[in-house]
Amino acid sequence: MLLAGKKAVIFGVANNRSIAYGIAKALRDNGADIALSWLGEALKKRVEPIAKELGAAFTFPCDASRDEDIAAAVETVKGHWGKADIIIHAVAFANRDDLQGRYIDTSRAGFALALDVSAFSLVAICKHFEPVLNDDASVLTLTYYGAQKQITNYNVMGVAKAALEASVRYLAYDLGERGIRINAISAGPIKTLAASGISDFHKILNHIERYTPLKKNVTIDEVGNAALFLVSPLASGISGDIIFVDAGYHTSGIQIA
Ligand code: NAD
Ligand code: 0WE
Repeated sequence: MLLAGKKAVIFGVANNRSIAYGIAKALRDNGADIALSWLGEALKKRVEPIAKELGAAFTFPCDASRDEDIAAAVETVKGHWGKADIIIHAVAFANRDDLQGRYIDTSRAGFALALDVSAFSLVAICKHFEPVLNDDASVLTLTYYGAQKQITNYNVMGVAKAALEASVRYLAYDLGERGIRINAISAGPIKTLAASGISDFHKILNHIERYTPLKKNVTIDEVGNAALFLVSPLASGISGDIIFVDAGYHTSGIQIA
């Protein structure tokens, strides 16, 4: 068991299609104790049965754009476990209107919201949780290729993910002073709740099936397995990095049949 007795705090399970669910399952299956956050009463009703199914130790409310919520989450974790070993950050949000049309039309408020929820929340979570993390703890966040290349309609989320990826590099130095590692998985497109709001998402999935080296889309189980590796001692030499779980898509240039 790679993670026997390790305590993992997981932000971002909405349902059993969430990437955070795939990660939670992989960590749990490898011996970790898990705790799940939820955002609002609607999602609480979805997350609690999942917590039961996965044998989670507890759930807790957290709007990651609110420092008070994050501070309260730290106290809850302290009360149950004292310390934690793993943080999974799988949280993102932008206004739906900002995920279509021209990036140039993004409003100041829409930009601030996307960057706050999707990028600054990682910084705030790391800052608040730092005192309850064990030395050799590990933090993992989720990003997307739209941080590095223009992708139609990803727009302000691409800019937020660029900030998130840069934050991973800076946080790696701050947390590294205590041996704490932080990395991101850049996942290929997966049909989750967050993706279901995106027009023409099936076109993106079809494009990937055709143009990736592996000729397929990735699953939340595949992301979960890579997450398991990254938060485990097997990855003790990896920090500040972005690991792609995208069936090889980001490596390709021009394909000609
Ligand atoms: P999801 O909808 O299942 O998960 C997104 C989660 O973010 C939800 O649980 C939601 O409650 C949470 N969230 C949103 N705003 C929040 C807030 N203010 N405070 C706390 N939680 C909040 O979708 P997912 O695809 O599993 O997304 C998880 C992560 O993976 C996101 O960071 C997303 O950008 C990233 N990602 C997704 C894909 C994809 O194609 N699905 C690909 C690469 C990366
Ligand atoms: O990060 C994401 C999606 C994040 C997301 C999704 C929504 C939909 C509903 C953030 N905010 C919202 N707000 C809503 O109201 N992904 C990586 C999935 C995704 O989204 C895309 C993609 C891919 C892939 C948008 C356009 C193009 C590709």
